[in-house]
Amino acid sequence: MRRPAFAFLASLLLALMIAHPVDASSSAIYDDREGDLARWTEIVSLDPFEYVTLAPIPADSAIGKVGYCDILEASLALVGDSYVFGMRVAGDMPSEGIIPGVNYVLWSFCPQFDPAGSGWDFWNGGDVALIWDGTSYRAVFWDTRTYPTSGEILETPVDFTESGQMLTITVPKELFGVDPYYWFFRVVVLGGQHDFYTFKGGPYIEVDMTDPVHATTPYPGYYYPWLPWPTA
Ligand SMILES: [Ca+2]
Repeated sequence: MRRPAFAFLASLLLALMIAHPVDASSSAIYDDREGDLARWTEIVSLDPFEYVTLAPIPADSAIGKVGYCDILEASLALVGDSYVFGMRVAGDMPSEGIIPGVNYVLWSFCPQFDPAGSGWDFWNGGDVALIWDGTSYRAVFWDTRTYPTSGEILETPVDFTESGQMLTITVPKELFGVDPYYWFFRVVVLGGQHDFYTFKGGPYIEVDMTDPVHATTPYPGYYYPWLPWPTA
């Protein structure tokens, strides 16, 4: 069952306020279209703002119909000394089983630490993700900033909640060290042989992605729609 945007935000903020005082000056919330699964976008111009929609999988495919992959709203708030990422999706979060042919579903939030990078610039950011493997959930922060020098990605387990159509992931600020400049949110499904960031072959589909109308990306021509990091 869908809930209006204000109800989601109100319930999230209420939960946060119970735990900690909310720094309301450092929060953001974005809506997302319903029914836009596997419809990638490419931003072709910032001024005037223009994008085209790409369709990597057929609309009637199994993946294109899964409600818990369809983002309706995402949020980011500074609560005490932690960042709380939130997402509301179009169907209840799974409690058993997974999409045929899929090994993992990731509800993902990607911070970017480089104000002048190009594209994703993956090695100046990371991934805050809730992961479902068909049996259980876990949440991590993958810090990729160490990769160019050490060849390793730091993985740190982080707290999460999931219930009904909502999920949250809490990341202590100290894990970031410094504030990111940008972020975006997405849902990813992985099949085949994956060790997450060691690709071993198989499908990798970004099923839903931040709506391009929200983008303030400094990287025109690239379809990741970067959002400004909320500042105090
Ligand atoms: Ca959506």
